[in-house]
Amino acid sequence: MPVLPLEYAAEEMKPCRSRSALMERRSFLAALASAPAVLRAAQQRLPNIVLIYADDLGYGDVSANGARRIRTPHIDRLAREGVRFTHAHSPSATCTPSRYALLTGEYAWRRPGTGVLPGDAKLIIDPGRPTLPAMLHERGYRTGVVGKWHLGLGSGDLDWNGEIRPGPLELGFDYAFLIPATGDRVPCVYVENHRVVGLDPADLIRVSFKEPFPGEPLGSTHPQLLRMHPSHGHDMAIVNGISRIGYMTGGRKALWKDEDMADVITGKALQFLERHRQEPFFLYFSTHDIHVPRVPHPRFAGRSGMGPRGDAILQLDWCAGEILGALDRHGLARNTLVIFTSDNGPVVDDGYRDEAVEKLDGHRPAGAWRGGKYSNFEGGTRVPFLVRWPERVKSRAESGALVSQIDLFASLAALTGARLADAAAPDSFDILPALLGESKKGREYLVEHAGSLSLIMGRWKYVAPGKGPKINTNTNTELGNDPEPQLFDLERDPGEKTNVAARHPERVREMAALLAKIRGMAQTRP
Ligand code: NG6
Ligand code: CA
Repeated sequence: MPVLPLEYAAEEMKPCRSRSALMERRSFLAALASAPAVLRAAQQRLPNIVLIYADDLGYGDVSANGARRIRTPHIDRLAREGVRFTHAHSPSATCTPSRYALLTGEYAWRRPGTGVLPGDAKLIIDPGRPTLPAMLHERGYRTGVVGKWHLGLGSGDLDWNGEIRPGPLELGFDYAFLIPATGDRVPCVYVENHRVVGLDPADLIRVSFKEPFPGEPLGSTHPQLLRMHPSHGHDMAIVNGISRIGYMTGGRKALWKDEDMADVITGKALQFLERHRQEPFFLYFSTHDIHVPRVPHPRFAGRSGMGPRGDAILQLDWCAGEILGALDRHGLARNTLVIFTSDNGPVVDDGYRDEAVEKLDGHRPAGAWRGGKYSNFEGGTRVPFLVRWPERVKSRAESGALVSQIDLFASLAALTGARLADAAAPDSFDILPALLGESKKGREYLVEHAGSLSLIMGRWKYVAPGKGPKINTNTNTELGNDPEPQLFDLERDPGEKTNVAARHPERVREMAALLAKIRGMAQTRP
C-alpha cells in the first residue's frame, strides 16, 4: 500500500527561512489543497473493511469448520490467512433482528417491530441515529451496501416507482445496491440508491402483502407454472417460475433472475471496490446465498451433489473468492480487514421442495451445535466467523473468545478512532483485541435472541422459559423452547443435550436475575 507518512508532511511544514524555501512551502500547501490524494494517502493507514455477510449459512456449512461433504476453498482461505472463531454469534436467530443489531449496535429484542419483515415494510432504523456505516463515514470511509437489506425502506406505503427513501443512503451509506427484503419475498427487483433498477415507466410496480392483484397467477392457484414448488408458505406471486411471499404486479422488465443474482451483486461489489480503491472504504456485502429460493447459476447447479442448498454454498464460496481476488488484484489485501460471517444459523427446508433434506447425506449444517435458524439452541446464532487482515492479524489462528456481530460497531469505532456518543451503539462492546486475535478475552456475557432470550456467561447458558413449540414442524428445527428454565454447561455438553437447571438452582436464579436486569436497562455498553 503506497503510504505518504504523516511525518513526511510534518517535515515539509517546518518554518522555512529562505525565499525559495518559502515558495516551496507555498507550492506544497497548494499541492496539498489541490491534491486530496495526498490526504487520502495519509488516511490509507486506516484499513479498508469488507464485511461478507452470508444468509442462513451454518457453522458446519464451511470446510474450515469441519464440513467434509462440501468444500469452500475461498472461505477457508480466510481462515488460513486469519483467525477462525469458534464462539461467535449473530445477534439473533433470524435475519432482520440480526441486521438491525449489526448496524445499530442495539439488541433488536429491545425494539418491537424488528422481527422478520415483509417486503413492503418501512425502514425500521431511524435516520439520524448513529449507525455503523455513519460512524465509518465520519471517519472518512466510503461506505457501500450491496445485496440483501431486509430492514425496510421508505416511511410506509412506499411507491416503488418513485424515489425510494429513506433507506441505506439516509443511514450513512454512500452507495446501495439492494435486494430490498429477501429472495423469497416480493418485490423481486433490485434497488440502486433511490430507484428500482431497469423500471419501465409504462409498467408500474405494485406490491401488497394483504391481497392478490386480480388476474395475476399465484403459486396456490397456478402450480403448473412453477419450476420450484413450495413445501410450506411461499405460494403467492410467481416470479421467474417460483412462487414467493407477497403479491406483486408490473415491473416486468425490472424483475430479477434468481440464477444471475450472485453474479449481479458480486459485480456491483467489485465495482464499488474498484471505484474506491484509492480511499478507505467499508463494503457491507450481504449475499442472497444460501437463503431460499436456492436457484444457483447453471455453472453451480448440480455441482455439489447435495442439491441446490449445496450448490448455493459453492456459489457463495465463489462470491467470497471474487472479493478476495479483487483485493489481491488491486493490491489492497494487506490493508483490508475482511470479516466473513452469517446472519443466523442454518435451515434445510425453509419453504421450497429443493431436495435439501433428501440430499443432506450426513452433512451437519450447524456442525456440533443443536438446532438451527429460529432456535434458542446454539445452532440458531453460533455462526462461522473469520477475520483476516494480513497487516495486523495473525494467520492460521483460532479463537474461542465469545464475540458477537453486535460488537462490530464499538470495536470498529475503536479501530478507526471514532468517539461514540453516549447513546450510540448501546449494546455493542469494544472487543477489538479479541476480534483481531490479540486477546482470548471477548465478551463476559452475551444475550442470544430467538424465540426466547438466553444468557451466555462463561461455560453456562441459561435459556429463559418460553411458551413456543418445541419443534418448528415446517423446517423440522428443534427450537429449544421450554416452559421451564433451562441451563446448559456448554463446556461439558456443547450439544445442549442435558438441562442441568434442577442441579444448579442458585445459578439459574442468578442468571435469570441478570437477564432481567439487562432487559430493564436501555444500554449495556460500559
Ligand atoms: C419465514 C419464511 C422463510 C424465510 C424467513 C426469513 C415462510 C413459511 N417462511 O417466515 O422462508 O423467508 O421467514 O428468513 O414464509 S430470514 O433469513 O430473512 O430471517
Ligand atoms: Ca437469514
